[in-house]
Amino acid sequence: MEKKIAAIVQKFTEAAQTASDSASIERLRVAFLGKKGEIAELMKDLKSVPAEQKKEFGQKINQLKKDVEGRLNDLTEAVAQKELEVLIHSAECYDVTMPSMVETGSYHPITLVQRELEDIFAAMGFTIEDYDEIVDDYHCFEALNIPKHHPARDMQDTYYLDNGQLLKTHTSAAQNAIMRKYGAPLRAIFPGRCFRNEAIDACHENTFFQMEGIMIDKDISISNLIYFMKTMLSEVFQRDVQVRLRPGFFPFVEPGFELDISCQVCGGTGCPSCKNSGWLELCPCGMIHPNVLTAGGIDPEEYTGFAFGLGLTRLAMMKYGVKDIRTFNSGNLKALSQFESL
Ligand code: FA5
Repeated sequence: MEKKIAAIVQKFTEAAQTASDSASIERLRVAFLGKKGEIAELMKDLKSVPAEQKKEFGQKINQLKKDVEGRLNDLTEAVAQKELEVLIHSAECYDVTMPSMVETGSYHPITLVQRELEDIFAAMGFTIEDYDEIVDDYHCFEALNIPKHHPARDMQDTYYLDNGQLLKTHTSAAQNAIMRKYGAPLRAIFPGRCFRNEAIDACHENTFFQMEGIMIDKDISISNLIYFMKTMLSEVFQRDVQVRLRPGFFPFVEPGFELDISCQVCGGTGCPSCKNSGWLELCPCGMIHPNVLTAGGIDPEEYTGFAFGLGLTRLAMMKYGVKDIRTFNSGNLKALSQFESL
């Protein structure tokens, strides 16, 4: 027994000299103190020792166990200290006093334009409303004087759900609900995402943003409409931009107009962003049709109003000189994060 103890001491001493990292120390711990380790085996041998020597050898084995534990702890501490020093002097070390390098996000350009418009219209007494993206046929079409089988529906094919609901094709889909919510007089804008089954190109997306605006009161006329459109554009662009107003047909306004903006990408000479026309359809508008007021619970004999449906994504294109509308939904952070940091 004496010899065995001496042999283990020597074996451990030699092994401990080469243990230079935490992994090798752990291996040592298992080899000597583990359930099947050297000291556990020694304990088994104790059974065959004569009874009068058991106490003496038992104490010796316990002392050996304590020594091995103590030495392993010392080794662990020394190695941890060494590893820490290596870390401190390596490239991986951290200096908590260094200024933070955390990257901040940035607002999407459409969010920036939307918020700017919200501020402009809020300052002119308009309330800002939110509305669903999934709507029913009544709100998207029927309440807007577009009965089933009306040819105007062809211009706004969209994505239908099995239950008959659809992804809204225009923010006008909220007009009826908002008229019913507030009644007249009323000034509201309602930005939102729209969806169309569309042939995609540099100025057409299948998913894009519009911002609708309606103003209903006594004696509202086209002059009011033109005033608000002019104010909006001069505030957004902060410079003179050329616009043109031409007749346009939408069943929910009468008369109706197309408001086009001179292409800010090519300066009006013609490019793919404006389909080579020099102009971009931006904000159709008109005087709300009496049928639409009636459907919204407002008496058209007493009140009149205007409505406009601004192409928010196209406005962002024009404001920031983005050549291709597909950039906005691309997820390309290099392109999208350059406008304004949070
Ligand atoms: C409408 O959606 C009408 N609801 C607008 C309206 C409202 C008229 C109130 C009168 C009164 P239009 O389909 O033209 O109309 O779309 C309005 C604007 O949304 C367009 O001028 C354009 O700027 C933008 N737009 C339309 N389709 C797309 C598209 N596929 N991709 C990007 N922008 C689009």
